[in-house]
Amino acid sequence: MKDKKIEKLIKDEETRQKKVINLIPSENYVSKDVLTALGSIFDNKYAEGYPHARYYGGQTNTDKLEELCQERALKLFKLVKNEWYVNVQPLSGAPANLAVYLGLVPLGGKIMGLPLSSGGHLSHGQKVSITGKAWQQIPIEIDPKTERINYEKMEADAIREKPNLIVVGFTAYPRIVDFKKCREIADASGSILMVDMSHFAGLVAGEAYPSPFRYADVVTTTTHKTLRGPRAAMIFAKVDARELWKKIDKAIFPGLQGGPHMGQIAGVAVALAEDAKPDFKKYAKQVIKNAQALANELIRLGWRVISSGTDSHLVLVDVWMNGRGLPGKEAEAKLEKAGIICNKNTIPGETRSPFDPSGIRMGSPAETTRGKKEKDFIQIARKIDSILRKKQG
Ligand code: DSN
Repeated sequence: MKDKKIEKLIKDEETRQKKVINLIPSENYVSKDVLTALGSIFDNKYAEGYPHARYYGGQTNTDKLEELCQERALKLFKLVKNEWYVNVQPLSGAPANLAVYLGLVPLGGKIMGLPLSSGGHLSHGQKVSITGKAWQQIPIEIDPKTERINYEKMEADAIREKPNLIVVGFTAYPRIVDFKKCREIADASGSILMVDMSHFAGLVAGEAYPSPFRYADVVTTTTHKTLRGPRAAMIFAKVDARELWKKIDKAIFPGLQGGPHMGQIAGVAVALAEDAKPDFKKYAKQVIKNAQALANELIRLGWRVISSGTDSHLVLVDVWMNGRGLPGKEAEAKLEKAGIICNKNTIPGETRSPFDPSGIRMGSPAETTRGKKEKDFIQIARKIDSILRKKQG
């Protein structure tokens, strides 16, 4: 590489990534093939529009690439073309969610979703996001005792508020979401049901977490988390008389984006083929076993794990424990010093601030890609315990 400064930064980042134990649940390690496709000459090409309906010439290969990526996406989630459509152009998760709302919810309408402090995402209608300014968020509440979604309250609130769209999905909710129940609620309130499966899409593909496709009208996902692809996103829409997919396509382009990042789409296509291999099923199951081993050992060692465990790849720990422990920010910094990377996180019923919350969020996808098993995660839990307790002492 001629640019020595950038070359050095890339090398330094490679060294850092190799050195640390990475417990950030939304990160993963992609294959060399994904990186090759991502950095390929497809990046040179403008392809505004959709296959066979573009605004620039020279699309022989881009059309084939985008269609192949779409085919692979549908196949991975066992969907058929005349029942589901997929848009593979979203640049990332938040713009994908924004595009769905832009296409399907009138400005000023209501979106029901999990608030950030209850494990939702900024793009689920949080006030600081455009999704909370252009639309009104109706919060999905968490039961303070079980720390799981309170479906009864959700139903009552939905029937009263009649949100245009209900979005279920999470960044920090460790449990299985009852998609069937969410469908019933959406039917009762006349709402579109959207599932943001960004965090657990790889677990769905690997048949280790329930699939939302039987119940949802729209499913969004990033491709760089458990799916182990490059940074990008996809939007799946049910094909029926409502033609939601057409509205979503228009919202992505020309509504929100210009030319799709074709190198990114090439990388996604490579990852989707990797995810369809039998080994990926083993990987997805191991991700959950590892997260459960981490959660159980932390509980055994006296830490308060939110909802008393996990059904997924992520573990949310209340390290503050009402002042008996340490703040989340300090815990994150202390662990990083010891080579363990996680992130501070709010917990349900948060009493501190998002900048220095009560919790830390951890997950198993990245280290499972590196071959770690339950016994390794038990050791990691013990290491975390001793690092955090040293701080307390
Ligand atoms: N930032 C991602 C996460 O860490 O969950 C969501 O966008």
